[in-house]
Amino acid sequence: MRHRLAPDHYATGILAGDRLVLSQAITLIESKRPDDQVLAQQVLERILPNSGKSIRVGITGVPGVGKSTFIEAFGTYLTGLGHRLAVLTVDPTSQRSGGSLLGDKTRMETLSMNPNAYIRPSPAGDSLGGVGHRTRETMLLCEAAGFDLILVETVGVGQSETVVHGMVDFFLLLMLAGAGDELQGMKRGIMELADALAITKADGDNQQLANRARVEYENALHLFPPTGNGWFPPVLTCSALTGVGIDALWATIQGQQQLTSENGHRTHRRQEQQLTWFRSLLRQRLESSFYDQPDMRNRLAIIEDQVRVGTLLPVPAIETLLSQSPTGH
Ligand SMILES: Nc1nc2c(ncn2[C@@H]2O[C@H](COP(=O)(O)OP(=O)(O)O)[C@@H](O)[C@H]2O)c(=O)[nH]1
Ligand SMILES: [Mg+2]
Repeated sequence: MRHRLAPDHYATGILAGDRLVLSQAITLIESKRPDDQVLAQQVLERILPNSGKSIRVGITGVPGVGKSTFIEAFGTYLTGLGHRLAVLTVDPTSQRSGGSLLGDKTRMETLSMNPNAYIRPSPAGDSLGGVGHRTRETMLLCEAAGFDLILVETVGVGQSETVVHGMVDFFLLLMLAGAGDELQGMKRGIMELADALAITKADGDNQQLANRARVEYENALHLFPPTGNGWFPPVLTCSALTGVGIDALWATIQGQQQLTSENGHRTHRRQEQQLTWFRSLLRQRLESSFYDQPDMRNRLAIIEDQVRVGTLLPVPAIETLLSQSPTGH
């Protein structure tokens, strides 16, 4: 038997900042059991009025760029300023890489010991759509638990940057100096999503290289179309090792938040994100309610055979599938 609380108990615990209850509620959100999902929604409904009050920051960059190390330094700096910080990860690849890539600092040892920080990795090997959806709900719980800053870390591969960009107020792209765009797998599209670029590891011998990279990326960004919200994404350098540039990055985030709060784009961005979230869930639900119909696999196989050999065209094939009753006549 699994131990479950009543929805009010979860909600009360979360609002009181009880980390154990918070973790249990996140486990509910991550659960695939239908009864857990119902309970999770009941908890979310109760905490919703107390959510939304954080600054949500997404952090991306290729494996090895220094995301985890940066979050350790940045998070420690922010808790030092009196902030309470939740770190969530969106990483559909974590199962494959096993966190062993390029000396990956997945554990965040310092931050995980910090009473004002809460670290929650996403379940490994989950589908991207699922992870993104659960991370959004988890974010709401963390906000209700009193975390005023949410950092969402994602690996710069595949679609995960787009998913994370769609749930944050500020999207930070970390870059390596002298690695070359191709090596970093950096698609132009991701740079266009960024609210700031930061060249990492700007320490020791790497400092000059980092400064040169900063100028190059600044020039590259000048050629991009304007963001439309009055904000011009800057390029900074930082080092998680020496702490240089960490405070400037925080000032940048605050500056962007102030500007977009004043000109209304912060609210607009969140509203659009909520709508996009709803639409993508609706699409998923419609799709599964179609494919999960009884005998759909067989019916689809028969129709697809006819389409393949050309005896049935796609449009009438679809009409047939949609008009047939699930029991099939
Ligand atoms: N010199 C230097 N090395 C760093 C810095 N940040 C990270 N690293 C190193 O880069 C490697 C990858 O860092 P990690 O945070 O795991 O990268 P992630 O894969 O993006 O999360 C580790 O060996 C870190 O010690 C930095 O600011 N300066
Ligand atoms: Mg990492």
